[in-house]
Amino acid sequence: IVVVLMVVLINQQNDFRHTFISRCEGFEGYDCKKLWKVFQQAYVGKSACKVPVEAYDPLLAEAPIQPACNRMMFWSRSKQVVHDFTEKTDCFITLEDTLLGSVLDGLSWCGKENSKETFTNNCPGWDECENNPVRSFWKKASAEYAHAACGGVTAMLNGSISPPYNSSSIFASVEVPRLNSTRVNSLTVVLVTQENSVSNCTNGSFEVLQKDLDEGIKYKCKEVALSWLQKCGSKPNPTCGPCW
Ligand code: JS2
Repeated sequence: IVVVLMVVLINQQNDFRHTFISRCEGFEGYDCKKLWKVFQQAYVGKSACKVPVEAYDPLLAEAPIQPACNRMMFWSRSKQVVHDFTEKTDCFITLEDTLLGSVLDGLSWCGKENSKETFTNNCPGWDECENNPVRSFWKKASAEYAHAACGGVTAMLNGSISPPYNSSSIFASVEVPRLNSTRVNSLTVVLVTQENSVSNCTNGSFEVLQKDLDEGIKYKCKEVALSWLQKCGSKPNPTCGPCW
């Protein structure tokens, strides 16, 4: 049984490494094998609840977020909607369209003390402990993404929940505070509404958002029906005129 378990573990690690490298090779100009080694240094051999955000500093230094002025989109409690939209157009990108966001999107990983392995099962959940490898990565990558943001930025939020701007979210706690008015001139909230919507642009949480926002960044909010969003934004759209 031990041998079988070892084989399963080795296959899982190989699958994860293969996924990492093949996704990375979809981006030109990176040494993916080197990036894999730098990535592993953040968590391999460490207890899975003792991987701080800073552990990923070398990784983000190796593959920094490339600014995409006027095209950078944030989101919160709207992952499927935002990616259904951005995959149809070149006019907007999300963190998950960047090299590291794309390579690690949807994956789970961790290490453990006195082991050189990468584990993909039985890793701490998002809320199980603060400094787990997955949570620390997304906090680091999100912080760098917001720091790189420039021009007019957009945030696609969910009108079917209240509050649509939740202070405990990564968007609110990590990204909004890092939008810098010397680089970012506006934030447009696109509040996606459906029949069951419970929030609109007058929701009180948007007062909090405006207070959280660096002075000098112009704020506006647009309510956009999901049905309309699904129609617009399709390629080719040479002008990249927003649908809202
Ligand atoms: C991606 C994952 C995973 O603006 C967005 C993105 O930049 C994201 O990195 O952070 C913001 C969304 O986070 P937030 O506001 O907490 O929204 P949410 O819907 O409550 O949480 C989504 C999870 C964000 C972090 N994250 N991001 N791809 O595979 C992934 N796994 C996790 N946990």
